[in-house]
Amino acid sequence: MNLFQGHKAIKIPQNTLAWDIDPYSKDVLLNPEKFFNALREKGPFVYLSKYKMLACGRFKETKEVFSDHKRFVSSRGVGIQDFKLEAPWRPPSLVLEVDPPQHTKNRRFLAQALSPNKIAKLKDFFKECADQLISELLQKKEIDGISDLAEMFPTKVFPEAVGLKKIDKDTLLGYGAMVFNALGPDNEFRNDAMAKGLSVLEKINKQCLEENIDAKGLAKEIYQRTADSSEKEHLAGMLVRSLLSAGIDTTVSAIGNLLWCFSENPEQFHLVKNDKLLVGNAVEESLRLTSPVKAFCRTSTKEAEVSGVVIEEGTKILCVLGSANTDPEMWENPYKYDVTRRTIGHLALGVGVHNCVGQTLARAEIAALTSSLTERVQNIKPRGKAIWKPNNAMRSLESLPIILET
Ligand code: OVV
Repeated sequence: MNLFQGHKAIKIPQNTLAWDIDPYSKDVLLNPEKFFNALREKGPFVYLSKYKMLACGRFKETKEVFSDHKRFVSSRGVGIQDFKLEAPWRPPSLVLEVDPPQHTKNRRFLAQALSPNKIAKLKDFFKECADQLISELLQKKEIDGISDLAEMFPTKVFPEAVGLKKIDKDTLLGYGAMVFNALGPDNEFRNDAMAKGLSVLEKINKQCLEENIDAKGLAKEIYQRTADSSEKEHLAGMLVRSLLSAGIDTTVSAIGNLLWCFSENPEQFHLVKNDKLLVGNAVEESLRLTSPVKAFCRTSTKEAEVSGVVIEEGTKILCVLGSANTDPEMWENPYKYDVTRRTIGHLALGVGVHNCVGQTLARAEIAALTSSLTERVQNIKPRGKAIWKPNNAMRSLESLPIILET
């Protein structure tokens, strides 16, 4: 079989256009909107000539492929490498990179530890931390929305909530960069993230051990709940690793992107300031518009047909969630940040059995911060250019110079 970048090099399906764009090039990663528009215009699927795989970006097909875990599996990896054909860089995640029925069993432990009633108990803690951080930043006024705010909040509250006090911010952010960049091809972004890797990996793996986990906190609960399992140490440790993989970069990006939405759309920030009931929807709308997890792949396990396109077995499909979330067929004026929009159905947290298991926690963190901002800040003004950060799977900012006015 012909392998390319760790997956089967497929042939162009009938009725499908070949496109020689590189979705992992710096240009596209930094300016995804033009890519999204062209991707949707070219049909339900395009053939990426450079990678010999498919991509989809219309809402309909992206949702169909993403939610059909039988035909389009995750166990062969959600990046462009096929785990059936090539060994992954780390032992596969026991939730992200497995299929039912194992997935169902493993995910339940996380779902219980992260259930809405558990998260409800953390709300006051999140709000206190948010109030404190915003008060401190108001002393400075001129801040970087990313390094001073977006990176600070989850790296403080998440380890505490989970019960991992000893872990530092740079290790968490460094690991997140590895996990997400590893989903792309062998390019500079993947290599740069991996180059910083070994010491980060050691620290992360150590953190997942029971002896390094607080008696209180969600991680402890995962150890307790898996106690009857025959492979408790491995299972619990790997599930805690999933929290560390998926819990930091995602929320850091979501918060940075939300600040960008507010700073670019002051009238929308004022709508939320004047009506606290809009906080939740302002968060959802920023998730829809900026889709922090821009794309994940699926792999077809057998020949499948979607919207008249026959997809051969072993096909990697890049499902571009950010494009589905800005499909004009689904969303009116899709690139407008509108806090009053009906946002239900966006795919930023996935759809189907793999939808984000930490979403209640993520939303609680971001909502706490948004509440503090709307209570204490009059205006969020840009004081320089927002700089995006290239990443093979995430859409996030490197820097966002802003002024917080009181
Ligand atoms: C990147 C990512 C998302 C979700 C889960 C995981 C990783 C994991 O390692 O389980």
